Amino acid sequence: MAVSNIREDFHAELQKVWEIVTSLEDTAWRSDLSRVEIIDDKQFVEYTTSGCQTTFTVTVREECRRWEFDMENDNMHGHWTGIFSSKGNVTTIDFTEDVTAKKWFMKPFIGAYLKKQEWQEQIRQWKSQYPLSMKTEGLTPEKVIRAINHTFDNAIIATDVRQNQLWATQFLELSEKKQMLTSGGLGTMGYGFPAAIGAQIGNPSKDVIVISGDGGMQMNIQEMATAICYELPITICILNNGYLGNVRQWQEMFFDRRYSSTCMRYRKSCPSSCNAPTEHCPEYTPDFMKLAESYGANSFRVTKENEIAAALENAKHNLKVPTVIEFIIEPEANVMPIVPPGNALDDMILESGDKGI
Ligand SMILES: Cc1ncc(C[n+]2csc(CCOP(=O)(O)OP(=O)(O)O)c2C)c(N)n1
Ligand SMILES: [Mg+2]
Repeated sequence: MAVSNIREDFHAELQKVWEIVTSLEDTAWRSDLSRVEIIDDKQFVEYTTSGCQTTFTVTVREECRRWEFDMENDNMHGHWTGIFSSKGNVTTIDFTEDVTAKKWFMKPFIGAYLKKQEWQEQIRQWKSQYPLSMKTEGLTPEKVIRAINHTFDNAIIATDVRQNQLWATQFLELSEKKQMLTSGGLGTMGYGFPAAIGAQIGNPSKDVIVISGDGGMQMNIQEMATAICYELPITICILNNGYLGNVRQWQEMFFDRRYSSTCMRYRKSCPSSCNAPTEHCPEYTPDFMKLAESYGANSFRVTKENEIAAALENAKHNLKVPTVIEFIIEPEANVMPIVPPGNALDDMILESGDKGI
């Protein structure tokens, strides 16, 4: 038997911490899990991506005070106790986990298992202390992506590169049935749409969705002809901020808002320095709806939050041609958190306004 005990302080309200720790729905952040099956209000089963199955049986549940469960899989059985308390805005959880290996040769792995559990508690702590935050009014990228989660259940989602990609990775809920294709790291603009074409040809029974920026979408727009020829019903969601948004965000935050070569509405006749969009800016080009129509694709332009669901539903039920949905989002929406160039990861800026920005 091996026992591990940790006390963690969370700078968040007791109720919020309780909900995050005990939630069985929001497990997308656990990269080791492929799914969680909820049997009833006392029992749930975690399936890891490597095929291990652990059954959890809740033995005590006192709202905001105490959560205990037994756990059992082929290799071990054990018991987990979490005692919740709070003082001011600080919530403390005292976790005790005792685990017994079922087979002698598993004993050396128990320590590593407990270390991993501690690491997961640490991640939970960060999640409750620093939840992702986006402004809530209007047509935000978060709302578009959450509506995609809600509308499609058996889907492949391909992203393009940068702000659109980062919002997608923050808010998409992925599972065995909902997978993502993305050009990570030094990502290549123009990746999303052709990746979706490949995904749709290889998976004709799945819904395939692209999340792209207005810049990246123009990198491989000619592939619309391929999607039309092969009757691919891809849903193409363009998050149109009128900017090469990620580069603009850097210019805003680290280069005194000196916007250069990032505004998609720029004309030679514009004032020589411009650091914000106004109502006098030239029209956005291209007109993505007209562009889609010129290929014979469906198209919608969504400017309000209450139009998102209908546009996605329409695209989902259109089975012969691609559908382009252009979402007109706030031009200067930023992706947070962000690490300033040259800084360490723990120097990240969490919200606009931090560190004088
Ligand atoms: C082929 C290619 N060219 C340039 C870049 C550099 N780059 C990265 S993001 C970006 C702007 C992307 O703008 P947009 O597609 O509108 O996406 P947003 O960030 O606005 O969502 C640029 C120019 C790149 N990653 N790939
Ligand atoms: Mg853009």
